[in-house]
Amino acid sequence: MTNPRSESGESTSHRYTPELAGDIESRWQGYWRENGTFNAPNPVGELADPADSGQSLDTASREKLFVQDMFPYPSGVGLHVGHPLGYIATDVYARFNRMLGRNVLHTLGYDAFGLPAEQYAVQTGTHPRTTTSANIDNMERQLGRLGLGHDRRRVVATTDTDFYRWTQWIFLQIYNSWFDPEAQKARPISELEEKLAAERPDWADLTPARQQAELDEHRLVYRSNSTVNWCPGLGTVLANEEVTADGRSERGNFPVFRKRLSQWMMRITAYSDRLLDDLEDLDWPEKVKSMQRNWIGRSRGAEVDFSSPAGPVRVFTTRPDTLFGASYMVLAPEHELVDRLVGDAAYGDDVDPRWTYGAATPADAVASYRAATASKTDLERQENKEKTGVFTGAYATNPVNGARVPVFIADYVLTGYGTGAIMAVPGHDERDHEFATVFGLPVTEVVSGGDVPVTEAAYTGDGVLVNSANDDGLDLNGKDKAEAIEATIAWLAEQGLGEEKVQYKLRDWLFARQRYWGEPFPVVYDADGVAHALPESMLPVELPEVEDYRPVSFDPDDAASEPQPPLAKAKDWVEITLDLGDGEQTYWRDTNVMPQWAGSSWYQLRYIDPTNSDALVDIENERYWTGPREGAPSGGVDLYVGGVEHAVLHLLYSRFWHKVLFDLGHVSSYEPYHRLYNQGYIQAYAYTDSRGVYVPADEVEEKDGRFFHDGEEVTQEYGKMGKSLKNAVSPDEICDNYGADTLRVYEMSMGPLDTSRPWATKDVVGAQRFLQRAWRLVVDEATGEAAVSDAGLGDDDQRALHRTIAGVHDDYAHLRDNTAVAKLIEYVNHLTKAHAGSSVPRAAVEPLVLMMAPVAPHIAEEMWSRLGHDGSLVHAPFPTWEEKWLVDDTVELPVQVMGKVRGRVTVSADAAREDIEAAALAEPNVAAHVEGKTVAKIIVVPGKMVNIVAK
Ligand code: ANZ
Repeated sequence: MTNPRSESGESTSHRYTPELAGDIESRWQGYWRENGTFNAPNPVGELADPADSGQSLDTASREKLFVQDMFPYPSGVGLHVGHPLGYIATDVYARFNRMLGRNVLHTLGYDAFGLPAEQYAVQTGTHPRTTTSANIDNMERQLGRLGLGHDRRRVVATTDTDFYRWTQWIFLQIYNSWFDPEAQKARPISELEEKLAAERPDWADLTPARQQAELDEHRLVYRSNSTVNWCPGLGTVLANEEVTADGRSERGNFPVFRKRLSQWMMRITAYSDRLLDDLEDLDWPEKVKSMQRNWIGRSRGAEVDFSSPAGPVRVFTTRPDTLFGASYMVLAPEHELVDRLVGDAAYGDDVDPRWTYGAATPADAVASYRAATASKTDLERQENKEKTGVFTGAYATNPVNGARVPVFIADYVLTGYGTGAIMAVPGHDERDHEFATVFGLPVTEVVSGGDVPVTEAAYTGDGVLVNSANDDGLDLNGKDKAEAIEATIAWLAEQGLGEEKVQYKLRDWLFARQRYWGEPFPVVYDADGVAHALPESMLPVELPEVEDYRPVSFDPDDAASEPQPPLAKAKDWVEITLDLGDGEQTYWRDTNVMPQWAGSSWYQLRYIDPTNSDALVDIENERYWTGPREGAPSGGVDLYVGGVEHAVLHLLYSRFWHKVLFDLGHVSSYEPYHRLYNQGYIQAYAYTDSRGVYVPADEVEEKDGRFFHDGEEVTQEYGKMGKSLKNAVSPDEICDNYGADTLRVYEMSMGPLDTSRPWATKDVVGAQRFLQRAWRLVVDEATGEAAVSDAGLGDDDQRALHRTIAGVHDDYAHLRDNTAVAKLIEYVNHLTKAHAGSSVPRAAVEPLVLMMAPVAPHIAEEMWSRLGHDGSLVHAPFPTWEEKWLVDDTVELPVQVMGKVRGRVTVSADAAREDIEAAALAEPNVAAHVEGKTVAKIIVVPGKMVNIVAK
C-alpha cells in the first residue's frame, strides 16, 4: 500500500512548492477580486447593495467591525518586509472576524500628498503626480501579492480630487466656526454674529469690514502673525511636531529657525480640555495616552502682576506659594516689554559685571544677546547647559513683600509659553537656582524640608512654608503647599494682583506649507488683502498644473530668507474673477497648501462612504460603522493599528478634526479611533566592513559567531531595515521564493505583535514546511486530489482538535497570531504522527483548513476547494469547540481508609466531589476495607488524594 502523502520522488508532482504556491495565490487573488469577496455592505447609499458582495447587511443580527491600518505614503523605494507586518496582522484579524459572521470593513488608501512624495519627485525630476501614481501602482502590486482582504471599492488616495474636495470642505467647516467656551464646542460663526448683534449695543454701528475682522478673530481657523518654524532648506514652515528635538526638520534634517510670519493657524488649543479628558474613553496604549497628555501639558497655577517702570509685568507660575522667595524676574528675550524696560541709560557703576554681557548699556547688551539666541529652537533653549542672560537695567516690585527685584532677559524663558515672563524662585526651582548661581543673585528659603541649605541646591519637594508673611493679611507660614497655593491665589485676587490660571503647552496648529504637492486652500483675497472663504459650490479648488513645482528653497542656514510658495508662479490660476455676492471682482488665491496631516486627519470617514458626492460621509453609514456603542461611548474605529511614532502628530490632529465635525453634527462619534494598537517593528542585522561601509547583508556568512564578507571579517549591527543599510529584504523576493502564505505565516509567528523582532530569511523555510505538512494532510501529492477518510475521530484527535480550536480562536481574537500559529503547527504535527501511513479523517482536517484561513488564506482556499467545497471560505463559519474536550485528561488519586492507602482511582481532572467520592467507594479494595463500617467522613483533597474516615 502506498502512502498517499509520500515524499518520494515521482509521485510528488502536486507538492506544495513555491511555484504551486504562486499559482494558487494568483488564482485566488483573482477570484476574490472578481467576486468582490471583501466588499462590506453599507446601510445606505451606493455601497449598500448586497449583490455586490453576496453579503447582506442584516443590521439586527450582524455585528460590524471596522479595522484600519495607518495608511502608507506611496514612497518611491517600494516596500521591504517590515512594512506589511501591521497590514498582515489586521488582515488576519479581519478575516477571522468575517468567519465569526461579522460585517468587516477593511481597506487601505494612500497618504499621497506631502513632502516625501514631493522630495522624491524633485530628486528624480518628474511631476509629483506622475511619481505618486507610479508609486501607488507599485505598492498596490506589492501589497496585492500578499492577499490582503481589502474592500477595493473603498481605496482612496488623499490626492484624488474627489477626496481632497472634502478635505477642503472640512477646512471650510472649521473656518466657518468658532469655539463657544460656555458650551465647550464649535458652533457656526453665523451664530456668533447673531450673539454679538444681540449682546453688543455698538455692533450695528461697526462697518461690515470691522465686524468681519472681529468675527475672524474667533474663527477656528485664523491668520496669525506669529513666530513659526521656518526651514530654508525645505523652503517651508513646519509645525512644532515636525521639528526634531535638536531643532531640525524631521524630513530632510535641515536647520529650523524661529521667524515671525503671517500664517494659517488652526485653533486646536480650544479643544485642549476635551482632547485631554476624552482620552479616558479610549482603549489606547497607556504610553500613547500619556504622550498626548504631556504634549497638551495642562498645568494649574496663577498669573501674578509685578509692577515695573514699564507697567505691570504678568508672570505665569505653577507655584504661587513660593512668591515670597521670588528674588528676580526673567523675561523671554522677545517679550514685548523688554524695549520699554531697557531705556537709554547706561549700566550703573554698581551693576555686577556678570549681568551686562560685556556691554556698556542695557540696550546694547539686549541687542547682542537677542542676536545670539535668535537662531535657537525652544528645545535648544531649554537644554541643560550653563544659564545665560542679560540685566535689563530695570527693577520690578514683588507684590507680596514689596521687594525690589532685578529684571533679566534669558533664553530659558520661552516666548510661546505662559506669559513669556517668570518670577524666579531660586530656592525652589532648579533652573532658577542655576541662573542665580551664575549671576550671584540672592536665594531665599520659603519651603522647609530640604536636606541641604537652599543656597546649595534648590529644594523642589513638598514642605511647610516659612519666611512667607506680610502686613497686608497674607500669612503662609506653617501651611503646606496646597493650602499656601489656595491662600495666595485668594489674596492676589482680592488685591487685584493676579488670578488662578490654567496653562497648556499645546500650541495652535500651523496649517500652511509653502510647497506645491498639497491641497490648495479654498480661500481668496480681495484687493484689500481681506480673506474670503469660497462657498462650497466652488469646491474642489484643483491644484493647478505648473511647469515648475519645485519649492523655492534656500541655503539651509539662511535664517533671513522668506518663504516663496511655488503656487505663486501659477499666475493664471492665482488671479481670478468671481462673484462672491458683491458682483464680479478680481480676487487672488491663497498660494499656500495644506500640510500633509490634512488628509490623514479624516480619511477613515471617507473609507466609510467613498463614493458619496453629497456629503463627506452619510451620517447613517458613519453611525453604523463608528457610532457610539456599548463599551465605546465615544464611538470610533474598532481597531486602528500603526506605529507609535504617530502618537502626538496624526492622532492629535485627527482627534481635533473629528471633534469639530462632531460638534457641527456631521458625525455621531466624538473620537475617530476607539481602539489603538501599536505594532512592533521588524528589524534586521546590518554589516559594516573595516571602513565602516555597509556590505550586502545577504552575502555575509557566519562562522563560529563571527561574520565574513568576501573573506573579510565584518561587524554586525542590529536595527532598522533599509536600502542604505543594504539589509532590506523585499516582500516580492520572499513571495517569489516561498509564496505569500509562507511570508504571512512567518511574519505572524515571529513574536508578539507589539514587540520588535529580527528578520531572518533563513527561518522563513520553517513557515513553508508547516504549510507543506498541512498540504500533505489534505492533498495526495501524486494526484492532487483530496486524500482524506470519512472515519470518525478518536478521543485523542477530538481532544487535540477542540483544544486547538479554542486556543486559536482566543489567540486570533486577541491579536496573538504568533501563538495561534504555534498551536496550528502543533495540531498539524499531531495529525501527521497520529495518522502516519493512512488518510486523515476529513473531520480533523476541515476545521484545520478553516483555522488556517486567516493567516494563510490562499492555501486554505485551495485545500477547501479540493475538499469539495464550492466558492470561497472567507465567510465560512470559524470552527467551534466543545468544552468537554478541553478538560485536562484524568488524574489518578490514592484512596486512604483511616490513613492507609488501600487503592487508586482515575477520575477526570475536574470531576465533581460526589463523583470522586463515589469512585473511591466503588474501588474494590477500598470497598472491602470499608465493608461493615459506617463512613463518617470522606476528605477529598482535589488533585491529591481521598481519605475515608470509617468506623
Ligand atoms: C515660579 C516657580 C517656583 C516655578 C518654583 C516653578 C517652581 P509647567 O509645569 O511646565 O507649566 N515658566 C513659566 N513660564 C515659562 C516660560 N515661558 N518659559 C520657561 N519657564 C516658564 O511650568 C510652569 C513653571 O515654569 C512656572 O512656575 C515658571 O516657574 C516656569 F519653585 O514659577 B514657576
